[in-house]
Amino acid sequence: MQLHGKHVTVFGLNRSGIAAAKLLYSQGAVVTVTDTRAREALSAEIAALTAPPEPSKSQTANGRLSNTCNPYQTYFGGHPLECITDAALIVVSPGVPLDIPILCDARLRNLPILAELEVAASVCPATIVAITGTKGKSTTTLLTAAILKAGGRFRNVCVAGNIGVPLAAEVQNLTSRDIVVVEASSFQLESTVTFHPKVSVVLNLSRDHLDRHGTMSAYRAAKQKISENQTSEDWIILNDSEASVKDFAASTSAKAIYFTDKGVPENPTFLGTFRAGSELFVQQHGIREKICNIADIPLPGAHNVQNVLAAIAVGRIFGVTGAEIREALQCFDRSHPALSHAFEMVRTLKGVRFINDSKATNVAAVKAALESLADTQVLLIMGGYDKGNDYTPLREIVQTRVKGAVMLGEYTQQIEKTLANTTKIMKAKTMTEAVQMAHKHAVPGDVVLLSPANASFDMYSDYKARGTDFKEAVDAL
Ligand code: UMA
Repeated sequence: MQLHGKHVTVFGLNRSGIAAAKLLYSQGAVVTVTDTRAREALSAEIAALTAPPEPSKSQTANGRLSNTCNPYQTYFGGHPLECITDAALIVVSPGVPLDIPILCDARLRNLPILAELEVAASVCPATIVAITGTKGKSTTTLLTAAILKAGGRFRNVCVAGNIGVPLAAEVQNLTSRDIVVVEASSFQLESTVTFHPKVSVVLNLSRDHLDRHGTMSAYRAAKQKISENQTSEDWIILNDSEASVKDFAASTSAKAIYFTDKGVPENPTFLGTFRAGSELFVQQHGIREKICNIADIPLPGAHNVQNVLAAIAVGRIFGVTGAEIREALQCFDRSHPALSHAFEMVRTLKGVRFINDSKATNVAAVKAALESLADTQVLLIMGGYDKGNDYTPLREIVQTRVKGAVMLGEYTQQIEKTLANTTKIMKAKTMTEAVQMAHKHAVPGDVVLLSPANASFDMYSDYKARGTDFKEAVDAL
């Protein structure tokens, strides 16, 4: 992508926008940034933006725009038409919806609208592994990076993307001897055009983010962009047990590898990883090799078996041995912030376990959490900002495993309606009230699980703030 001298407008001044603007500037672009938030609310972001950039060799800061945030032209408190008047290219942060009026206008002017991920990947010298799915992306990204590190085939293994660090922020530190594992969300993939990972992984696909994408087919189409530009020299790793993603293989030229936790594959030509009882295997050319035991998996929950199987498959593509994979699993660092609030054990109080799964912002994640609590009765705390969920897939498991469901917040009518007659439904206005209510109905052996199935924006800034509130309420019991 030729960026030198190009006028580019970056939408959204948060992590992605800051990193994209700095990267574009370093590549010689003339950069404008715009955000709906007012300048007064953006002091930290502006400080991060204007912290010394690294100009490219052919560019100095002299003579650049010095309107308000040298060297960037800025428009805050909204997106006036002027912010795109000179633009030849628009770069969007993932959180900026593509249907806002100014972007519709830009489309009418035939201005390309690209994701921060697209721009960063286009100048990324490192090998890219990209991981997507409705749930399990962050965990699989970290597991994959740990396995690749243990393999020692690359100078540096880094993680980026939806996990919290935009690829644009990392790309300047990377070389062709490095590998980057990118957690790719549908919001990021949606505005890619040439994005081309060496290995793509699609873990699963279920209803989520319909407030943004409108339909399941649009959500699926966004996810599918992960493999759109892959060739027969590349690989795609797919969940063999999920019909919703298995057929992604048909729409890419990449070689397909599968993983399944549903037993030994019947097909002798199966290529990939699988679980047989309490052991995990790799199968290639009809030959099976045991990699590890379920007990070696460093994270709780049945869903993590799938995540590990996917990560092992990536490792094998890059020649990581069974012994190296086991070492990676044994030494896995669980302290990464992306793993907090994800099925996180908080406390056991008089035999009642409290689990914080605030990161479960969709129905599939709640189902996976409940499936991991076999033979346990659960007091489930749910609620939040509804992204167009269908709670029907929870009915059966709630009926068998949930002895009471506490609805948190004001927007729980749809959950209550769908789960009617499956369990006792209770209502709470605050997290403290919800935790106390759940605790009151729990007996030793039960689990109190915060697994909301929804985004947190109705009551909190993000899922982390919601999870922290849960932990504080539990600690206060
Ligand atoms: N804004 C506008 N105009 C609009 C709407 C928003 O200017 O019309 C502004 C907002 O005021 C804000 C910025 O645009 O300043 C939005 O930024 P952002 O939400 O993209 O924030 P980032 O910090 O760049 O975070 C993004 C991802 N956010 C989203 O996808 C919503 C982060 O994923 C990601 O970690 C980060 O880039 C680094 O790559 C978070 C997320 O919630 C974790 N992801 C969703 C999910 O996991 O379900 C997809």
